[in-house]
Amino acid sequence: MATPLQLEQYREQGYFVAADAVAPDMLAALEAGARRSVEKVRSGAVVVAPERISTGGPGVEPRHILGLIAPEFGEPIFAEYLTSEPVETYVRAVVGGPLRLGWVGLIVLCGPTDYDTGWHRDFGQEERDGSREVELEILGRYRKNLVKWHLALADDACLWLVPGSQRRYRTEREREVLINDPKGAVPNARQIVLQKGQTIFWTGNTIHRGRLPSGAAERLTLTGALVKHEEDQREALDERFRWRLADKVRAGLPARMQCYYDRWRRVQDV
Ligand SMILES: O=C(O)CCC(=O)C(=O)O
Ligand SMILES: [Fe+2]
Repeated sequence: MATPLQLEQYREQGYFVAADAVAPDMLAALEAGARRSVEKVRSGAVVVAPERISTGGPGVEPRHILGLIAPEFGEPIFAEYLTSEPVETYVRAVVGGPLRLGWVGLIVLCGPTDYDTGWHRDFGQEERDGSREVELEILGRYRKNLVKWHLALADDACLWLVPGSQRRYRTEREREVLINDPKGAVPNARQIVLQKGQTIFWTGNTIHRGRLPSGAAERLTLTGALVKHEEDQREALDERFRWRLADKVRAGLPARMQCYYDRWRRVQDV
């Protein structure tokens, strides 16, 4: 369960780390399912495209697999995890409920690679170089109904963030890296070192960056998100998830997940 200290850290610094957001047997099953899924994408047994998921095609080296709940993967563990009790308890402590589908994905890196997202806020289509007033308005509104997290399926020290930056206007130096020099140095950036099985719940409104430390052999990290559902808040379909509109996606989900899915589907402008 989320402690008051964790919730305060989320509010103040934009994140907290939990060791018990996944049960040990679930963790083992997720890792096994993740490794199988990586192989399926690598071999071409499953082909993931934003608009459609199919079987049998050219294999690719996966980076971020976003289609894990599609029936083509044959891995119901990911939908089970997304609706599991510890996940729901943590998410509800941050954002309340009821909840709808966000996503469950897998970041896969087989080192050494040049993976480096550069410094950014997860602002989507929002203004990235706004005035103080504009930036604070976005920070106060954007994705406030969403909780996202990383669950390390193997030790992971890739994520860096600037604690507290989600609550304030960027500094001049931060503007420089956000706009012109995304791989430059930022004062007060903190490296998040996750041991296998640890979860960081965090907000993408923080200034953050993902990069594989030199010498790291692999990254196998599950990315998750759930959204506080409000029936009257429609949203534009995120094109990375168009594949979810296929009937067989819903049909292949466990009952509990179908409820999350239906809420998601009802508010999509497609
Ligand atoms: O590689 C990472 O951990 C950061 C990825 C990222 O920018 C995000 O999840 O929003
Ligand atoms: Fe990001």
